[in-house]
Amino acid sequence: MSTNNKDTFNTEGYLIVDVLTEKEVADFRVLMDALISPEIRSSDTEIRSSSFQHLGDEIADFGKEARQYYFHLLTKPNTQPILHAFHHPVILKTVEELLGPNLIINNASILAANVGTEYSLGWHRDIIQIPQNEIEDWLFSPERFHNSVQINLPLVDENSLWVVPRSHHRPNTPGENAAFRGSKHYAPVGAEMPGGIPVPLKAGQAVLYNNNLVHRGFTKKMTVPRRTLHMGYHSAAFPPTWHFYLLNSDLVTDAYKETLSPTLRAMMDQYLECKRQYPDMSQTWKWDYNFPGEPALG
Ligand SMILES: O=C(O)CCC(=O)C(=O)O
Repeated sequence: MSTNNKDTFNTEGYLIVDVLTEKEVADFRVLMDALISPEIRSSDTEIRSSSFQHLGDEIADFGKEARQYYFHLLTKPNTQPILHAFHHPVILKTVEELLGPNLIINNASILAANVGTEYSLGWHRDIIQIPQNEIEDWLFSPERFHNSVQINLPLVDENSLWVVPRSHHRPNTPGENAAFRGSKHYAPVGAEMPGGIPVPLKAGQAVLYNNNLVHRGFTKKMTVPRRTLHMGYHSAAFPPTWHFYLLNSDLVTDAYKETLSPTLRAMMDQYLECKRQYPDMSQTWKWDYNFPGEPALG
């Protein structure tokens, strides 16, 4: 029986696709090395948690500490040469199959770490923006359309993303709640999650995942450097989720847009329009926003 991308993504919560050719991987490695020098090595060996990675790091700080770094590229100067990776035709076509038309990028980042890094980001769903007392089980119901796709596209073979397949469309099981130890955001670093599996990827292969999937970042000790393009999209045909607000629209100025390719510039214009329509992130996890006109559960 053959299944299409959308069925696989909706059932499993993630999907693996071949995106870059060998030549494209090599070309993007050159651009990546120009941004993040492969020569930088830290003498520091203290193991650090990566729990606050979403705040983002400065590229100039890469390698100062023995940990994984998370660089947000959109609105950052001097990152334009690699930005076309974030609107690669295979990526856009696949995300359109999953979400719908008129894609807008809201996250274009790099996950990077040197050989020897011990990386452990606790198990979580990407709901850190939602106060814990406002996280309702219906957010994970299959009836709710999650207008966001997150992607890891490594330029070097990697084995850092772990997932609990099919967990995006249901609340936590009792075993998962035990692993989360009372938190609705992150499980403690090192906690084992029932059903968690690694997602090994070849350079140039992407994993596309529903942000509501229970997932973590973990590599016991990196034997190759991590150089992964990390990105997020939503469809402008539907109201955005809380992930949309990761990008600071105040920094998307006319002068900044002038530095972008026509595709990204158009996406940034759509981003600003979408922000005008949906200015308030805190509405995005409310029942009426997700199920307008439908009686509330319970
Ligand atoms: O691939 C990784 O390191 C995990 C990324 C992750 O958990 C996230 O961005 O939410």
